[in-house]
Amino acid sequence: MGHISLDKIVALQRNPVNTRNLCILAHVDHGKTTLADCLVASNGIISSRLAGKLRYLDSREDEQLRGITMKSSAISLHFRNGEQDYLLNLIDSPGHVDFSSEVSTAVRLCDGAIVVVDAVEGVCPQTQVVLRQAWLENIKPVLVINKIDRLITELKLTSLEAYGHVQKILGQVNAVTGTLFTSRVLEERAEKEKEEEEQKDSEAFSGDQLYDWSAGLEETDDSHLYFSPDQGNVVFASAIDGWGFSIQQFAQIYSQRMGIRAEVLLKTLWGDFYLNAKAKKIMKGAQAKGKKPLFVQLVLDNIWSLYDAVVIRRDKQRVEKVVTSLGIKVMARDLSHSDPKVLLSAICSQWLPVSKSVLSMVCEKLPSPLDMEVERVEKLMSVGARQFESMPQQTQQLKKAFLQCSCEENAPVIVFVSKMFAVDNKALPQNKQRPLTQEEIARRRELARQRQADRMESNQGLTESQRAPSPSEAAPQESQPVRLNPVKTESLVSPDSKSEKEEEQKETFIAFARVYSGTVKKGQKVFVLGPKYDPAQGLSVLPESCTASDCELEVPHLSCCTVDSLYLLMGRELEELKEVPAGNVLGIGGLEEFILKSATLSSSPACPPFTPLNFEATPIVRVAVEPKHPSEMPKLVQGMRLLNQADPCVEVLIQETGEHVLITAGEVHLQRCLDDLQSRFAQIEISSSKPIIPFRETVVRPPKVDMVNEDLGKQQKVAIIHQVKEEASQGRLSSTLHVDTTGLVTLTTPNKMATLCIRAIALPQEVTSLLESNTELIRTLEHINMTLRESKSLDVSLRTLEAIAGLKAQLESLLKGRKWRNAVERIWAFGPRRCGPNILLNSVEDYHRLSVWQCLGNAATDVGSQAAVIRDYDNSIISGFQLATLSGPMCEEPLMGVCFSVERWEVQSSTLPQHQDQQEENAACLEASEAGTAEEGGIKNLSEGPSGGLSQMKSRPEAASADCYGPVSGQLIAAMKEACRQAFQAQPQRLMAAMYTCEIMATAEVLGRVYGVLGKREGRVLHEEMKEGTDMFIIKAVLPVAESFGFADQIRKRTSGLASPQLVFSHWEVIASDPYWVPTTEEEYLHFGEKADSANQALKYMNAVRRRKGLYVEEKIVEHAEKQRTLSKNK
Ligand SMILES: Nc1nc2c(ncn2[C@@H]2O[C@H](COP(=O)(O)OP(=O)(O)OP(=O)(O)O)[C@@H](O)[C@H]2O)c(=O)[nH]1
Ligand SMILES: [Mg+2]
Repeated sequence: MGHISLDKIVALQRNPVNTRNLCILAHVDHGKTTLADCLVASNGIISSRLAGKLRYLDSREDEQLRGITMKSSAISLHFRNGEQDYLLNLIDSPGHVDFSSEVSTAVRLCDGAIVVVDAVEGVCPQTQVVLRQAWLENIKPVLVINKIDRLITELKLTSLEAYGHVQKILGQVNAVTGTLFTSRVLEERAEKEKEEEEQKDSEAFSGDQLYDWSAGLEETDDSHLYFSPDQGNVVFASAIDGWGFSIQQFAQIYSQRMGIRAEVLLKTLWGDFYLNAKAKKIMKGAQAKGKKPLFVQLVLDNIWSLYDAVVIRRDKQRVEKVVTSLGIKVMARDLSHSDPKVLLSAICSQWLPVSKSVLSMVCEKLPSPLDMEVERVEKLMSVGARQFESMPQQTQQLKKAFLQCSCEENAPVIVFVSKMFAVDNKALPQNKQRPLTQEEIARRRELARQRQADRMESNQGLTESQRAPSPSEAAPQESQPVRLNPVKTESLVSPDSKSEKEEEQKETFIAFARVYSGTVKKGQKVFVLGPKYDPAQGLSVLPESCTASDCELEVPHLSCCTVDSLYLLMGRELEELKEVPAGNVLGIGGLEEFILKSATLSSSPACPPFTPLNFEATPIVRVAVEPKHPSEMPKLVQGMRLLNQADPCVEVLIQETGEHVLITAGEVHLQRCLDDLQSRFAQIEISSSKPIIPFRETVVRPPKVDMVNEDLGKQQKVAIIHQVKEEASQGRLSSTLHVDTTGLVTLTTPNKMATLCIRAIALPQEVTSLLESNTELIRTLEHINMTLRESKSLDVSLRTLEAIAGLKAQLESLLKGRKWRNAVERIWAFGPRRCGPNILLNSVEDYHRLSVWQCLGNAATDVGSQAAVIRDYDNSIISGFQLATLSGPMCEEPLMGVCFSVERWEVQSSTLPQHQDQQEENAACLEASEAGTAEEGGIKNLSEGPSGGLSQMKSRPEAASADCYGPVSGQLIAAMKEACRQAFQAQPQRLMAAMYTCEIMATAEVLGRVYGVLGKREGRVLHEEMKEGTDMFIIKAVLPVAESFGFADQIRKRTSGLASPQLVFSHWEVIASDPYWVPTTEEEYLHFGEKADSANQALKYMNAVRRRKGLYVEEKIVEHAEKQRTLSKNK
């Protein structure tokens, strides 16, 4: 526990003014854990000699082996800043993209963050991501520019060059912050304008309005946001050598030494100022006059000369001089150590200890839990589309509790659990070996003595019996087993020891949490609020002042649990606590039954669940796993359940095919999950499939040229007719299905009661990406529509409505032209899963359906004069569309960027339901009944259906026997799905591949090899630039996920570890080649040969997927069959 006692920490926990909850954020390998080591060492938890080498917070074996952090872990530290004692709850987070979900869980619990930037590499992709994450959670960052030593020893910059370099890095970081800030101001500005406009509208004010975008920016003061050494929010450091400083420290040193006021120095130490030695004055304009800036002269030069003396020249005399001038003591052992770095850290850690500069910056610049902003509280409390103001009064009052952060008895308890983590049972404090008391030692000694005596005796007996097995001596021998037996049997069958053993293997889950209000006590009962819990509903059901201990009613998404144990998180160790007051990070045991990954706990049912965490990473790499021995399946299933709970980002599922699938964020994450599963959670041998690569299926516009760039002209049409004819002859076109030359599919249900005409159209690429990036919004829209249809009321926040209107406007601007006339209003549904990037379009002439935009209010009027309705079986059409878009005909992968336009939909009137089918989805029932009751004309409309096809169908004799085909809705769903698939196949089909982007940093020597690897894996370089001030190149490239496995390793190997890329999922891209392509024109025959067996990448991908899914793969197994020859004939 170091030099601070548990009691002291418990006392400090009660003083939120002096508590800081903070995390360390950075790009991978920028030195977070090394810096954390230095801070931990300052508390005596590890020796300062080992700081930087131990990486104490990387407690997992694989973290130490790979040298990267994979899990965020917390530690509580004590720091004395001036006269005050501070408690710092520090969380170290991983920097690798695969683990960015761990960053999200850490950031949520903090009020501030230390952002670390490598002085050589500067701002990297993850630096930007973490800055954004901090920004989104409204937490305040401070900056540490780390690895300054690399500028001296690796880049060999002079102090002046280094100054310029560091200035540039600061500029980069501030540019990122600036962008974040500007976007928010503009957003707020737009909101305000809108409100004003509405106000004016209501006042019937008319007149031209000037829109001045810059106005918001000018008014808002943003100076406090930026990092600047003179603001005191920047520290320069070398964590590995143990030093770090802020301008303040040097200002103090020099104000004493030079007699200049500290405030003056503070303002001038950073910037374009220089010291005029003659006039003994600080003047402006160092650059213009070619003088050394003050920062270089007074600060950097000292450090440079120290490195020069200690590391580069190893000049003993100079070192001794420096040591005496600094007034520090260095041990002789360090002075004569063969590694100069040892001496360097011995000097630096006394002169400019990094822990002191960083921690005092943290205490002074980061907010305490009491300083939480109102905006942040409201953001935490308002989930999804819900508006803060629309919540019940009691809920709104809880805002005060957040802001007061009081730990009084009567304050409501509010706790947020951001993740669950597994620890070995043995690591729990209650199971740890404690030092023995005197009596216990005495008792044990007595026992041991007894055992020893027994053994001696039995040995004696044994030897004696061997020597002389006389019957007279047999009696005592017999008695021996009697004496020994009880002991033996006890140890063998004792139920205690057995269950203990089982227990030992088990993992215990601990919730990683923070108390926002009140005091949690051990044994207390609290409510667990699920993400969908609605406080309004809870309050209306539960009696007033109901507590978790006397709650007996069932409320949806609300349960009660007991807080079993509370822990202080101390890196690798846990300390048991009795209670934890507001404003602290803690571990809670005994919640694994109640919480899957994250949850809100509260003593009050008025508390809303916190907004879900912002995850940056998309789980994309999937593998199927199975046990080596099939009988161990239950263990695997149990193990996967535990893994799912222990990792914020992993997804586990059982696919339709019955495979158990893990979905992870990337290769490194996958490896960690498999390791964990194998060695901790399932403890069985596991075999995993090759990564399952996701694809999407889409249609494109018919190409104008063929594969050899010849104009297709009429040839294409000939080909299509040819294809249709062929299919017809193969019997694929039945009497109920017809495909015309333009790709319009007409399909009748088997009972001949409904007919559908559908066409598939490729969506413009911008529309697809717009839909793709707005999945969440579309889901919210769908949710709102559902609620409206159920005639429930829902308070939707203005922001959400605006976003929906924005989406609609964007769609309208993108879907232009004759083909898309009025298309946005006619959107019927999105799919798959009602929120995907495909559109179902209502082009049925006589069906004026309620618009999906109905929540915006003006939908019905736009469609036309006729009242908008929802027909019966409307939902069957949507369900069929959902099914069709979920798995396409090429290889049963989801569709993307396809629009299905329903051009005709006829239902025979006798199919109208007498009573609704049970099998139909609930929603469908609701819609249908609503259509019947709310809109009187609903049913009439249908029965009057004025179509010719209808009367035709009526005349058919089969129609009477319709009932034998089962429920109509089911048939309609199947027919809709089939029609969509047929329409899809009538267009040119393509596969879409998932793409990663990566940024690779490489030196000029290995650049060629990087390009080589990229080229081989079908990667595409987007741009390349040289990083200023270094000899590094930054290459930005995209790479198909399908080709990415082993990419990072290969690059590392080929470049001897100089370049290591990080892959981030970016987008979906259409693979240009047609998987069904066969040569049709003469030129193509000439160019590709009859079989066209040159590689068709799309076909390869498609067949691989089909093979994996056990679907039929059309390929010849024997390519060149030859008759077997007998050898003898040959002779
Ligand atoms: N030269 C130099 N190397 C450093 C410094 N700080 C850290 N390193 C080295 O940088 C490497 C990465 O350090 P870590 O502390 O593991 O980095 P991290 O940010 O925790 O990495 P992740 O947790 O994987 O994101 C290690 O090899 C350290 O020895 C420094 O100040 N100077
Ligand atoms: Mg780390």
